[in-house]
Amino acid sequence: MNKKITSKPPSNRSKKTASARRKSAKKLARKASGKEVSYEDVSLERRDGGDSHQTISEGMSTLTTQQGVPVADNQNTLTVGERGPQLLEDFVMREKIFHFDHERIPERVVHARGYGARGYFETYDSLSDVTQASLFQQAGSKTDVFVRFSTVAGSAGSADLARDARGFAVKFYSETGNWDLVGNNIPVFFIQDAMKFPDLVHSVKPEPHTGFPQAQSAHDNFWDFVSLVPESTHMLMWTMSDRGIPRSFRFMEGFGVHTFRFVNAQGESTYVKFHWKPKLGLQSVVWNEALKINGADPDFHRRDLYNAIDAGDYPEWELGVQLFDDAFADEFEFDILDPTKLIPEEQIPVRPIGRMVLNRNVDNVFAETEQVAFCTSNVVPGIDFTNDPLLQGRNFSYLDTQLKRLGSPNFAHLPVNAPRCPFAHFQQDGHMSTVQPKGRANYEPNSWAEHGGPRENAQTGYQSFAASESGEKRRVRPTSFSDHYSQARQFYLSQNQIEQAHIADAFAFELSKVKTPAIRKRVVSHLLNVDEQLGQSVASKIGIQSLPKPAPVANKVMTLDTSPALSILAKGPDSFKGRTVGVLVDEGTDAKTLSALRAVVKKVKSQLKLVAPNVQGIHDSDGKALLIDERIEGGPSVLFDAVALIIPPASLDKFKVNPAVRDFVTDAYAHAKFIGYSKETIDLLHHVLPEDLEEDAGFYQLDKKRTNSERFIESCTQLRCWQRMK
Ligand code: HDE
Repeated sequence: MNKKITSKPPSNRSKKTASARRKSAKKLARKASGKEVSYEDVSLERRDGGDSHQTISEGMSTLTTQQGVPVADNQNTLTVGERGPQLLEDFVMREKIFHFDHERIPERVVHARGYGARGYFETYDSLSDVTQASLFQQAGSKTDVFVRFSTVAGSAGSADLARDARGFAVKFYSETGNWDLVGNNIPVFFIQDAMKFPDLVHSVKPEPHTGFPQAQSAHDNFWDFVSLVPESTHMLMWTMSDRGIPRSFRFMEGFGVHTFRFVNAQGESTYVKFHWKPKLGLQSVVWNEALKINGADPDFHRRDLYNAIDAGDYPEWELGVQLFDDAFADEFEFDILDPTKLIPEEQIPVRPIGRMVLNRNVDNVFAETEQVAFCTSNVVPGIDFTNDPLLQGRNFSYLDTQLKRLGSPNFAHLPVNAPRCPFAHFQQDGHMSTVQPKGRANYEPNSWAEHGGPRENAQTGYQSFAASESGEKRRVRPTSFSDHYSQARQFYLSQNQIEQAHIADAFAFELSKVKTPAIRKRVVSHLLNVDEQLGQSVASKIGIQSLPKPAPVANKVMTLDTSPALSILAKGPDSFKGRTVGVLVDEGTDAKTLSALRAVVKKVKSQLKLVAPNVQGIHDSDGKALLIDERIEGGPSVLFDAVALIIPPASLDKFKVNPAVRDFVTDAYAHAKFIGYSKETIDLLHHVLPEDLEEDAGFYQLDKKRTNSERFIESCTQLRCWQRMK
């Protein structure tokens, strides 16, 4: 039967009159003390005599619309009668849904998935001899920074451990304007000219006819493109190396990639390449871990950064520069304008010039990390471009893309993008202008004395380096850019055996996902130019019987001196600081063993996380309740740098047959992690691992003695027991 549509107030509403309700709400709002209302304060008690509304209580402020109108009911749309039609006049509901409908902005076409943080940069020594950039003038001077790390190919919602380059973009809020150093964790790029960037990115993104794969280069289109573009070979060596799967943003290097110029007060130029070096050393995961981390915690990198900053364990990088002049540029084997080449650190050492500390998480990810607009064209007096054709193209692209993403030429009004130094210009109006300019003058020069506004300043204003240029107008790639293999070979030969094996495995993994045999072969034809053995090894791993001919080369491939600086394992960390041990425990876990390990872990400033069958109700052998971080099903060993098993004897039988426990142990073993164990646990280890455990140097027995925990954690500094992987 149809119910009658009525406009009578619903019978189950509070007996209080509307005005009484308003009064009590006002009273509560007046009482609002500004203190935060704790989670426990929120009860599910019905406050208004029937409705399940969570209405205002002491300490809370009143919800309003965007126009500041107090909201009485944030749960129910205005209707005619209890079950009747909705009214268009309901401005509260319409404003809320209208805003929601427009809450997304276009994600970045590349580097869509990123994570940001704030901090500062501190200069070591004055660099006034080479640059007039204000931030490098005085030892000890500090400049605010905003940093955004990212993957390149995946969408904003993709997983962190994709094999990919990582963006490393830094905005310096300097006293003479914002300088954006928009780099990667890899010092070279796939292509030499910006003209090819759309093709490169189209090829790596999901294929247009299927819409997959997401955040992966392991598909035909990508390998088709790069195998037809030999200049990409060098960067492929890097992305297929462990650099493509960093353990954390905190443990990776950053590079400005291009050659830039420093310009001093006399107008003299020095070429400069920028490097970021993590204070905690370099570290990567292994590929099998990456695959599993993506499932267990797709936010692994962002969580790591957030947690470290939140815990006051501030990540730090040194900024270093390679400085050189025209004489070096002329004698260097490659063109310093070619972004597919690096300058080995052994040839020009990296001089540390300052440090960057990230000490604040953002308040709001959208407002800051999403809206931050990096532009390579944001340079300050003292820093200038070179003719690197990739850099020049980027200078157009970044400004252009911000208009698309942020929807207005006023994106510099957003707090994260606004300079922190005084600024003054006549650019007004446009969508979402948030400033309110005063006065009559909106052009320059003008003669309106009081509000006449700013004028150009030839003394302090940005002066481009007066490079003299001449030549024919042509579309041509310089012949000095034509050696595509010598540095790829140098990179490969500079890796140790384990790293070389990882590279071959990565190529094999990617190419095994490529369906077209001709593309696989073409890739191998390039690898044969890099290193014959590498080409053969990849070919055999994917079952290519007859090797292709090496790809034609424009220049004879050189065997350059190896560069140890290119290896991650050659410059691992000098302590276990900043890393995490995952400890498997259960009800009755030995308190003394756990506390000895905990003390040592704390001493070296690393973290200890407890993993157990349940997140609540677990006690140690002294009856003390343990704060469990992960339930075993949600805390696989891939999330930790080392593991320990302090399992009480009573739990062993149960653990032996628990698939998650077995995976925890077998993965830790397969990923060459150091494994600490309490005496009784050896039984479990023998049950799930190969028999010759005694030969393995990666196992450490733990007990109440601190020295044993110390030995274990000391060995963890090597991060992995590499012998196990050989
Ligand atoms: Fe980018 N790149 N890029 N890129 N890039 C963008 O700008 C582009 C290149 C890099 O966290 C876009 O705001 C072109 C090299 C980072 O917000 C876009 C070319 C390097 C970030 C763009 C390159 C980078 C971007 C997309 C070839 C390492 C993320 C959204 C000429 C040195 C910045 C945006 C952030 C982002 C264009 C090549 C690094 C479309 C045309 C080389 C770290 O403007």
